[in-house]
Amino acid sequence: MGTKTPENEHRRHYGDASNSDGACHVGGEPRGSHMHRDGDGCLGDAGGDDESDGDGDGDGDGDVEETSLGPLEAPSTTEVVDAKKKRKKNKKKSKKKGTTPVPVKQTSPPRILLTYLFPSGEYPEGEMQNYTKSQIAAAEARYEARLYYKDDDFIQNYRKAAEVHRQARRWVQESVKPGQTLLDVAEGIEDSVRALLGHAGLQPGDSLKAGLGFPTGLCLNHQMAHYTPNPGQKDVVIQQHDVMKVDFGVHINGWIVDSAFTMAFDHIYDGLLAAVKDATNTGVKVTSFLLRWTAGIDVRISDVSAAIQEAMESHEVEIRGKTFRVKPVRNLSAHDIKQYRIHGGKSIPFVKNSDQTKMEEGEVFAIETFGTTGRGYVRDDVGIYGYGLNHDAPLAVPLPLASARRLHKTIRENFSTLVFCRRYLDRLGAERYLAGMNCLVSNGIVEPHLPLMDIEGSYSAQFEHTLLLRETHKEVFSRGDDY
Ligand SMILES: [Co+2]
Repeated sequence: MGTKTPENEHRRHYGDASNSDGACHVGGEPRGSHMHRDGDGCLGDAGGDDESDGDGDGDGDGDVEETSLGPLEAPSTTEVVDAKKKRKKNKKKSKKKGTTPVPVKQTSPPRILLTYLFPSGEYPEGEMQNYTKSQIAAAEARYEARLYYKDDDFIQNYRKAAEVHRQARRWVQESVKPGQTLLDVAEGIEDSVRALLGHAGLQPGDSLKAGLGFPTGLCLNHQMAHYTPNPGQKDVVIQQHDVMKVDFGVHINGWIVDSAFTMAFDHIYDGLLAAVKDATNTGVKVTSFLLRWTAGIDVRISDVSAAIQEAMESHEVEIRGKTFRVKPVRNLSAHDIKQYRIHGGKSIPFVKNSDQTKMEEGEVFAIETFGTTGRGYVRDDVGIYGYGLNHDAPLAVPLPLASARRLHKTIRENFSTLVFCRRYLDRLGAERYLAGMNCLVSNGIVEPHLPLMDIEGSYSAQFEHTLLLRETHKEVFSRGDDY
């Protein structure tokens, strides 16, 4: 399932980069400002305080002048020690007859080797700036919140959902032909998924255990994303010259395999399909994170986007005698996935950007790309794709309409925050819910999702895989021998 890139995406990420790390602002701090704070210009604990001023004897007699040297003549260790010993004998009884050179003070101009000044080999520590408690807590919480991914059940369930996806899509690839309706295809996919998972989803809570991740998307030609047949609509019949994007999701316990492919019945689109498949596979290949114990390359979202754009734009395709350079869609993005949440909050555009956000171990990503012969910019089409409970909306909201309260309960029990469509509500027996739905939307509880399209007459394609960034490798769950 595609995600529309927020308009202020880039600005938002710049904001994150400069605001979230309060204690790491050394680069932006005026030089020496921490010294003003310290009052004495010392750097940390060792070396700045009076006990360790480099003199060693604490007598403050300024004996350093006696050891003043020419630039190239450092005293031998024994000379320094001998000189010190003599003076010590005169003042008080010598403490100890060691062979370790006693540190001396630096001269002006500085000429004494640092190894004399710091015979132990320990140098003054740099300024220590503690991470804030909230930074440590946030990093630990993020990591611990993702530890589920090391659980064998989590991996096995993800693999199972992916196998359901592969088997359902094989049926589409083998059986769908021009002349069939989009409704036939959508229901065929959805019936397959529910049957293979063993969850018909007709009892409250059943479809939360396992089921469809979002409404099956079937987009033709210039339609880019988020089209699904709605009840009572005129049938759309697939034509021989159509190019169709098939995007559906399978979830177990709310963890969604989000994967999509494009099919055509005419070879004229082969080049377009190959270009987008290449762009997606390039994105999958470069998606990574910095291994904690190696000096690997730290992958940022901007790196993945740049690689995707380069791959996509390297393809020139010919369709009906006209040549096109395949354009990545500028306002759609790949995304991370969280439990019961198809768009986890990280977006990966298909065009260059400066987003320094990193990918992290244990994160699930849906790496998808869309390529088009049109403008490369989608806008809302008429109609509705689906609805989803707003993640931030409170659970108990005073609603004026009884139908809205009923519908709210139905949604919570059957979909939670998964996106659903009108067909999914209808099969649960929900009736006359449109006024209630409008009420939920206007109260900010439910978010509507609209179909997205490029200019008419253009052609577009999509490929998408779901992967997990594991400790030492990534697992592309949805990979098959088809794509
Ligand atoms: Co997606």
